[in-house]
Amino acid sequence: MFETGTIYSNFTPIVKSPVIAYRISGPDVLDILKKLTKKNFKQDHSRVHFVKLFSIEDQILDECSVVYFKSPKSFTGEDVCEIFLHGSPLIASQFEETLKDFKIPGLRLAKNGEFSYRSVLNGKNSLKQAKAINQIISNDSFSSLEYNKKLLFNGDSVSGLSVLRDEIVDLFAEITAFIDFVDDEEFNFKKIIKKSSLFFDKCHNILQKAKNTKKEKTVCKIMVVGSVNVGKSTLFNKIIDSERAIVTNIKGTTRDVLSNEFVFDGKNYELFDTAGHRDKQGKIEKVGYKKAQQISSDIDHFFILSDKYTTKKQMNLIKRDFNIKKNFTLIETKSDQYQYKSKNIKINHNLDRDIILSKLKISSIHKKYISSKTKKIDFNDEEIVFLENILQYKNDVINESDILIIAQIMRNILDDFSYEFGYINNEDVYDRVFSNFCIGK
Ligand SMILES: Nc1nc2c(ncn2[C@@H]2O[C@H](COP(=O)(O)OP(=O)(O)O)[C@@H](O)[C@H]2O)c(=O)[nH]1
Ligand SMILES: [Mg+2]
Repeated sequence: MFETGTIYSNFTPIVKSPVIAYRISGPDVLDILKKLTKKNFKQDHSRVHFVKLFSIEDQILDECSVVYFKSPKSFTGEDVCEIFLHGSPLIASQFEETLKDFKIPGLRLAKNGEFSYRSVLNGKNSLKQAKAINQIISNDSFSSLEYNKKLLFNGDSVSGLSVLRDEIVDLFAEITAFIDFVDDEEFNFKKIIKKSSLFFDKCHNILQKAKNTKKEKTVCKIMVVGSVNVGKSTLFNKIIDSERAIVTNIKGTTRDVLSNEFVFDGKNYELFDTAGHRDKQGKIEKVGYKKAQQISSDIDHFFILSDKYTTKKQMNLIKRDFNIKKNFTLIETKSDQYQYKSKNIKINHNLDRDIILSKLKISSIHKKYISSKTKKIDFNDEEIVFLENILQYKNDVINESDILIIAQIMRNILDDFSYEFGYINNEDVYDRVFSNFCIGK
């Protein structure tokens, strides 16, 4: 992957938005800034400037904030600048055209992950730290977020794998010494097998512990149930703000269960709409109803809707079908049309979304099912897979009688750890890691 030259990329999506940001990194940054802004940034490390940008025909492209970071005090360790254009995809395209018009040899669009790649090559981040940046962005549990932040800010030693890496280095050293200076062969061989076995046991125990510390749930799942026509889909659309939401179909059959995630007051929810229950269901409805029943065990809370025509018998059937115990709220719909005498919550489609959500006491429902505590974890998903792979060597070592073969396997394990931590300067490994990154990073 590594090629020199100056690279650029947007690091926000190119969509209509308040801002579209670009990063440029490499030896030509000062020259590019001079051409773009007619100003010299040489003495302006890490300061925000509000400047005009010009095309080569001297047209104003934009007036915006620009920051220059002088090498080596930048993310990549090279000269870097960040440019915060107004969020118009058209301006972004004019901006990129202008960069091309400069005809600077080697100036090109960055490949996925290339900024992070350069930061590792230039010693600004360890490989683990660079991977942590990727995980920070892509994860969706708070515990994983906290762990990856720790990795990024405090370095490799925070990783649960560090201890194991130190041990394998010692073990490998011992095996090498054994091969070089054999005296009491029998005794030493047994000792090495025992130590190797202890090493694998330790890997195994750590792995089990890591797997048992499940990441905490952050999404509260709520399902809307009730007879046909009571207003389930109307409520669903209202809550998920259907104009803006992308409603997902739960994969299944003819009449699928719809679900959508939404955020209210900073908390995450997933809401499920279901096919209604009626006494004589058509085939298609039946399938949808069944599908909803199947996923109901995964649901935290139910909104049971009823209107003037809902009977007690129907309500009981629904509770039974979805195995609803105490985790429900009774809601009467269409309160604009009908008068109800009960004390249940009453709603209608004319109410604002926020009013409906507060009537439904959505925040306290979240509190009831989702803990606000963040669990402490010492591994991310990638590291767990890594440990699983290491454990596959176990039987080969324990059952082997030739010390040279054991030495070779241990060498492989050591290499695996070195790859994981990036201690081997192997471009193939880096290529594999960074090509998974998203653009502009
Ligand atoms: N007057 C009134 N009609 C409603 C209200 N909510 C839903 N409806 C109507 O009731 C019918 C059934 O609604 P829908 O949401 O499709 O019910 P579902 O079968 O439970 O999903 C539709 O004609 C809606 O317009 C409401 O609050 N007030
Ligand atoms: Mg419906």
